[in-house]
Amino acid sequence: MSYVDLRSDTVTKPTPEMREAMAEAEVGDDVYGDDPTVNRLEALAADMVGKEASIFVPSGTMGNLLALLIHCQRGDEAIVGERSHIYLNEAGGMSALGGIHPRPLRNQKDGTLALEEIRNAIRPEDVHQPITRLICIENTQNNCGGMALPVEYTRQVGEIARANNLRFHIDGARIFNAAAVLGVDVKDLVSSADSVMFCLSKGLASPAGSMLAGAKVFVARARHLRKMLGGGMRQAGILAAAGIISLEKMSKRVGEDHIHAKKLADGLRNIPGILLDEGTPFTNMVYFNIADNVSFDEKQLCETMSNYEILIDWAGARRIRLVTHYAIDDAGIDKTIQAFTKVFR
Ligand code: TLP
Repeated sequence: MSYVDLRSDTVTKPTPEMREAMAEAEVGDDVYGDDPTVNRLEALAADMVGKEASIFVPSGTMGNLLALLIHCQRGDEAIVGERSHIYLNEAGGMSALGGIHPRPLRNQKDGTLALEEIRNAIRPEDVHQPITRLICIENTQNNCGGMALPVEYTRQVGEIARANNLRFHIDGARIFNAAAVLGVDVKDLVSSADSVMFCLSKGLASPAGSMLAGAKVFVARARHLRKMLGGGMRQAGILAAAGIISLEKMSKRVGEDHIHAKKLADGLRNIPGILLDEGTPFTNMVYFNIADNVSFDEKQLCETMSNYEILIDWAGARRIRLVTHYAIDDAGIDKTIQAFTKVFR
């Protein structure tokens, strides 16, 4: 059976070139700092995002958590989007492990937090209130349709942060998708941020791992806290070897996933019962709702689609998210559209 797996871009398996590089990777003990392949990945990642240094971490969740723990002390407040991954999908780690108080702000339709609302959310000096310390944004904004936030917006958020002596972190799990669709260099998308996390294991197809980048002192602190959280990975060069291919090759091809997502959305647009989000897709995600007059719900739809060898996942009540990635080709898109057409008939 050949499944078309649209549940997420996290399902991507390492490419044959990655497997070869992993088998041949020169390794050391990364906790001693002497794994040459990890060191090469960290230097390359820092260079690509224009930061002084970077650190290889097991997951995006750990990367975001490290940034939160470094920027904030216990009781400090971090401004986050109410539909951000940090707020919704990281098991409350910021409060459970960091004692950090989240201040969720409304994500606008375009995924941004309104600049005025950020300004208004910054606390005055007052013994009753937590101290605002950090602003976090997400790019692309997964839960807002995979929307890419433009350079000018990130620059403005950076200005607010600096003017108010706040730190600024970007959850850039899919920052290369944002850069591709905006036609800009990733460096320009993150230059105003103190730290950026991005994932190798999503559209960039590595089996595991994310990068956290920032100033040298920030990354040194992250190295200490990563060890505390149990994220020291020893012969991690095996994974880093794949990560280098993610950055050098796979980051250059994510635009193809956006083209496939468009083709998929175009194929679904006229199927009665499928209510595509306005404007979807913005990058590699197609979001739609199942119309109220359709007899099945989101979970039943996922199950039925699997009978047609299409794997999909739901993203809320009567809501579906389809994600394209390098393993999805034109034939996979055609097969998916045919299956949806039959199921919704
Ligand atoms: N996102 C996953 C799920 O957890 C929802 C997905 O399938 O999209 N930031 C953003 C914006 C993410 O979308 C994710 C993963 C993460 C962080 C966390 O990365 P991992 O899974 O490596 O911890």
